[in-house]
Amino acid sequence: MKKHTATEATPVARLNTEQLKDNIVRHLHASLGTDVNKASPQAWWRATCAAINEQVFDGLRNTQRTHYEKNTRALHYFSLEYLMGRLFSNNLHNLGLYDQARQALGELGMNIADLEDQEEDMALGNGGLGRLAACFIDSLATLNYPAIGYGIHYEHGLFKQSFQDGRQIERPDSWREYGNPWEICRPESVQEISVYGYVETVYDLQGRMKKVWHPGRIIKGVPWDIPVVGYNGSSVNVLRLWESRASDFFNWDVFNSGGYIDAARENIEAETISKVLYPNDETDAGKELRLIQQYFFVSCSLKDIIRRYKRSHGDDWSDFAKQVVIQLNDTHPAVAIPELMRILVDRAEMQWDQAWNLCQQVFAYTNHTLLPEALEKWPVRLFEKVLPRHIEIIYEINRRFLVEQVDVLWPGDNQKKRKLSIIEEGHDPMVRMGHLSVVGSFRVNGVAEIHSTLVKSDLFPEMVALWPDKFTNVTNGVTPRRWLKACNPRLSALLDKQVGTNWPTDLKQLSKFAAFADDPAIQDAFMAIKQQNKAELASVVKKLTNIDIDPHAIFDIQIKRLHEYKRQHLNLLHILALYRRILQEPDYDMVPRVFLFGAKAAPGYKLAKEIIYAINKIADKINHDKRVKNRIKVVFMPNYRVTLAEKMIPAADVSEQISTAGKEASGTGNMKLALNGAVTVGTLDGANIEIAEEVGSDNIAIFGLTVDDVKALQAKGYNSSDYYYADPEIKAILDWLETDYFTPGKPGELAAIKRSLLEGGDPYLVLADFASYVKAQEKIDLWYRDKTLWAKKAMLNTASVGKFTSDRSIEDYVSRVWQLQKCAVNVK
Ligand code: GL9
Repeated sequence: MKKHTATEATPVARLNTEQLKDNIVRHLHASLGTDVNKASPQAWWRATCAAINEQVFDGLRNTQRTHYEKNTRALHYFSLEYLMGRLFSNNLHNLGLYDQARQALGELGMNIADLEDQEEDMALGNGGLGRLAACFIDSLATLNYPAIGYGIHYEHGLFKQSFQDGRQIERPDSWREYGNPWEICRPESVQEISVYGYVETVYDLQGRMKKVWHPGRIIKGVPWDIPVVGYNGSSVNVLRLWESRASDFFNWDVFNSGGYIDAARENIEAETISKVLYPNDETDAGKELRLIQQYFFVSCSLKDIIRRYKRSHGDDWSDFAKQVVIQLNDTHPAVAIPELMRILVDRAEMQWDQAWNLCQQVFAYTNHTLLPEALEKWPVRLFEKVLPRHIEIIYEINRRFLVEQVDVLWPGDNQKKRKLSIIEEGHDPMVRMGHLSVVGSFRVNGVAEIHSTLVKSDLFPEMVALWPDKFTNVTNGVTPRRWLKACNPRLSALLDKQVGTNWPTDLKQLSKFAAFADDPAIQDAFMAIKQQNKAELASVVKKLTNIDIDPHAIFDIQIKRLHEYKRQHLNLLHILALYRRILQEPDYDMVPRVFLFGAKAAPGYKLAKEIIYAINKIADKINHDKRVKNRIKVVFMPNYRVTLAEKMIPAADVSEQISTAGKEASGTGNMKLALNGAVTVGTLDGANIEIAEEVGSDNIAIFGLTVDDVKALQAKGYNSSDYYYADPEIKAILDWLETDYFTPGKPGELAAIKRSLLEGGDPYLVLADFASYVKAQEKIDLWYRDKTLWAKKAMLNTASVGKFTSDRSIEDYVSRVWQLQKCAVNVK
């Protein structure tokens, strides 16, 4: 028998088709109480999930037992967001059971794709940051690293989007209205946490001062565990999500004092904490409830970690930092730093220095954005109200930091102190969560090379002077299991044939595919697959929007949250330019193109919603204009989410990554699209820069200002109206938006975009980049006319982006930050 090394897990015993069929039918009977001849697709789906779970739970038990026995150091990933999408096909693929399940269901008269559509997306995140967390926990399990994800069990995930007369409508997302087969409630691990109240100073018998927090409210945290199945291995880690409830104790008290209504109100208030995900994209929510959400999940999670640690170490804290490392996914969970200090100093009665020492060995912080509006700040008065003890601790952390660090390096420099202080002065003083995160962590990382450089040079230069070794980079990545193997089965099969079947766990293997980039037979096979994927997407588009699109046109895709800095409106201006050229020159020669958008706008972000409206209105006009002769089609896909991304990405020819240089920290959609053979049109921003390095300048269309150009232009003074008056095409297009051409009878309805670009000063330099963007698009048009040339470029994209697997990101975190050991799981 083959021996397994420490890093190589024992493979799970796979079920065959017959066993799977038996198990599904057994669950149809025993778990669903129905029968093969009358079961609904929903019941079939649930029965299949239950059959899959038999395997999953075996792996879960083995993993947890092994980690306990080996007493492993573990990563604890703290994130307010996990954008998981669906788990059905993902779990089947990772267990190596997908083909058997398809066959088993087929023999039972069911189509696996129909069952997949029974599952609601688990949309407990807004965008890239939440999806990154989901890719990371997949890679951690796949690589056999002991890890647990902690977050909130939101009752409602990201809102569902539809369009009414072109405008975004939001509806609540009730992803678990009828339960969710993947989650396990763990009442035995319930936690109680405190908020509000006041702090009392008391003195013990030795005359030592102690702080006692008398909370105003106690809230119960109920953990729900979602097993995270590693690919092909036996590790099954856990995502533990906390649901808030009213504390029984508290409730009981109120009930007994005759306050039935009061008790019911308490219940509702407590349950509100985990009710909804804030739909903000990179803006500070600035709400009391949001701070309570952050504290709630962080406090539950820390108590959970400490309970587990104490099980094997009792009250001896000396191994804590050896066993525990906590990654803060942005500043959202940063209140964990004062919370751990409170637990150590107030509860465990540890000396401040010792406690602080421990804290600084445990926390690491990832920064995901430089946008000033996204850097969290909380009013001190809010902290005083909600977390009165924590604000005292933050003051003490800050006092020592300013005295022991800042004043030592810059003696007497009050300006430095003001800039570096965790507390921002002013009439309404604020706690700066970014500063707190840097001060309290042993490592700080950005998410792409350029971004990590800017974190150091522009965001925290003085912190770098204080702690040069604290700062590092970990470029983002995506899991190739979901974002190639599962979502693009045809291309996966071709790759299996050409480069072998190891690429899902060793993505650099794809570089072997470059050898076929000039091979006509493989080019044909590759392009035929793209064509089939496009035809499939066309039928999805027809179903969702009733728009007919030609699968032979270029599929040009921009999918990401709607934001000015991502510049969907730059894409729109280019579409308008093409449309105008066609109207002026009826035989205008261009390769037919379908522009597909997918994006949700934060409900309170006015201009983002106006951009959606404008795209929809302009789409409607262009799509119905006979003179266009189908050279342009514009489609805005409603309710963009993980499941829709899985259908759009395999069908993309062109990937739009057109943010203003310096604004997109990394991007991860850019990686998924390139991996599936799309050619990027992009700025030198975020991970685009590293993608360009990997694929080579012939295989990507780079345009626009660089980070340095942007800084220089802004320093000199950018005047967007110069571009308006100098370029007749820009002027004509912007003026067009003010007419009623796209909104008959309602002139000015699309004027908000023009206003923001002229009176608003065009903060994201759309007009400055326009000409260069149009040129890059002309290059794409030219490239696409030569089928062989295009096939080669597309194939070289797939072949060259092995770097961007989240497995590589995780290995970087392990060596630069976490220092974990792989742990092979013993199967019993
Ligand atoms: C983001 C950055 O904007 C992206 O560039 C980056 O790829 C991801 C993951 O690191 O993080 N930061 C951020 O707040 N969001 C990001 O996508 N926003 C959302 O997740 C909505």
